[in-house]
Amino acid sequence: MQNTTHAQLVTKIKGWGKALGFADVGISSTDLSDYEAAYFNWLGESYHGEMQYMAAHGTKRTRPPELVPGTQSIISVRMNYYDADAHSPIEQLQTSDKAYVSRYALNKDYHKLMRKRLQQLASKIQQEVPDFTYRAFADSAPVLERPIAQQAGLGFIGKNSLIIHPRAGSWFFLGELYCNIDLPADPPFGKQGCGPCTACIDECPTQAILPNNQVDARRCISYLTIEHQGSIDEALRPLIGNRIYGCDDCQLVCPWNKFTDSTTEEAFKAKQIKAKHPLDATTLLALLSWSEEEFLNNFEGSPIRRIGFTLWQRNLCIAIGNDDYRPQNIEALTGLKTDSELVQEHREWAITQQTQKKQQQAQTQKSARLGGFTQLGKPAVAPKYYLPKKPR
Ligand code: B12
Ligand code: SF4
Repeated sequence: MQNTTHAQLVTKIKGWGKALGFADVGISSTDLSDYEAAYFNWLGESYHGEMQYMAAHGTKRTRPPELVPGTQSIISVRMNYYDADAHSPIEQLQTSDKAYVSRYALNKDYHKLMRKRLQQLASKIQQEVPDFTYRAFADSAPVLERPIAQQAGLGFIGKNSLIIHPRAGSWFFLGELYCNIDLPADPPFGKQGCGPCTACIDECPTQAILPNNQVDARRCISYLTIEHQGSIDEALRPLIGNRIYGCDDCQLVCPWNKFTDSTTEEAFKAKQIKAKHPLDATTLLALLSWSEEEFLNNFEGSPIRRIGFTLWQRNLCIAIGNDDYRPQNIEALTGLKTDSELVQEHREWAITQQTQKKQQQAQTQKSARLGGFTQLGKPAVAPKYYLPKKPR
């Protein structure tokens, strides 16, 4: 196929991509050499913690044709997931007996949905180019998704390491089609748009954001609550607050996120999950009362199911320990039946936290909130949050 026809094909691909629900589509070359050193330095510093899958594939992640031989170009897509109709994330985050769940996990698991859409896009291309071959990815393989997205013009790499678009913020997933045809690449997103802003670095509860646009995963609450299998470092537990699955603080304080469009995907709307329980507005104790069966049933199709019941209960125990003192917290923790040593250890920690706060409360006779978030000298409340507008 001639270059001119390839250019026309790209125009069609972008149109089909948008019709399939992708908010943006761009084309990148397979040359990620500029990012390779930074990637291996990150691994070299052990910032990946226990995520062995991050270190297991040599240069396959930074050299796409090593992962899929014959790859000549990459179609990079993004899909919005923020649901402006969900209960206010700020209110949930600032109410210490409520449970905070990352916005991306309030709804159906995105991996399958994104890959299916990418396959639909590939089928369209195959109708035009019968010998077109591809592999579809969405956070599902050793792929350097953010550098690819930046190269494809989808946005810049923010200080919080996320891809940010000045007109779309960062509340979107990324996905790719590795292609065997040489499509003309889009210009990379040239401008780094953070300027002097350091809101994400300042607000990150665990100071996980490094000065070079990267994150030390071992300190990130997303890693601690989702990826980390064992006991969570006691020094980090109080900083987790009421975040029981993932963390969004570095997005909630990002000024570019004023410009996020709410998702148009039904599967990403909180009402899907709300049909079973109001995950966007629920309390920690309500969730702690679930049996394993309820956990599995309520989270059918949700990404949360993947962490399993033990880590779920571990995370809840930490969050309840971080709540202000409430007698019902101690009651629920004491009554929690579990065979897991991991949960037992976190439960004991949480009971100790609650007991200490009870004693402090008695000593100081203060009715104001003292516990959890504020006692560590770290404000629970950012000077400003930037939430997308509700759709008109
Ligand atoms: C491992 C991982 C994590 C880890 C580590 C996070 C991290 N920052 O690396 C943990 C579990 C902590 C995590 C958390 C989250 N994640 Co995550 N995660 C990934 C995963 C699987 C790999 C990321 C990776 O390669 N990290 C390694 C580092 C070294 O790579 P990197 O940060 O991309 O940095 C490279 C470049 O940015 C470069 N770089 C940076 N600046 C510059 C400047 C120049 C000039 C150059 C040359 C290079 C350079 O340096 C690196 C070297 O290549 C990707 C999916 C994928 N396959 O890519 C999703 C992914 C990055 N995660 C995603 C999301 C949504 C999240 C969370 C928001 C989830 C949540 N709410 O809890 C948080 C956000 C935390 C944060 N601020 O990063 C989305 C991000 C979408 C977006 N808009 O960018 C992705 C792309 C998944 C997806 N398909 O949508 N995640
Ligand atoms: S997700 Fe939370 S803990 Fe992780 S880097 Fe962002 S603000 Fe920090």
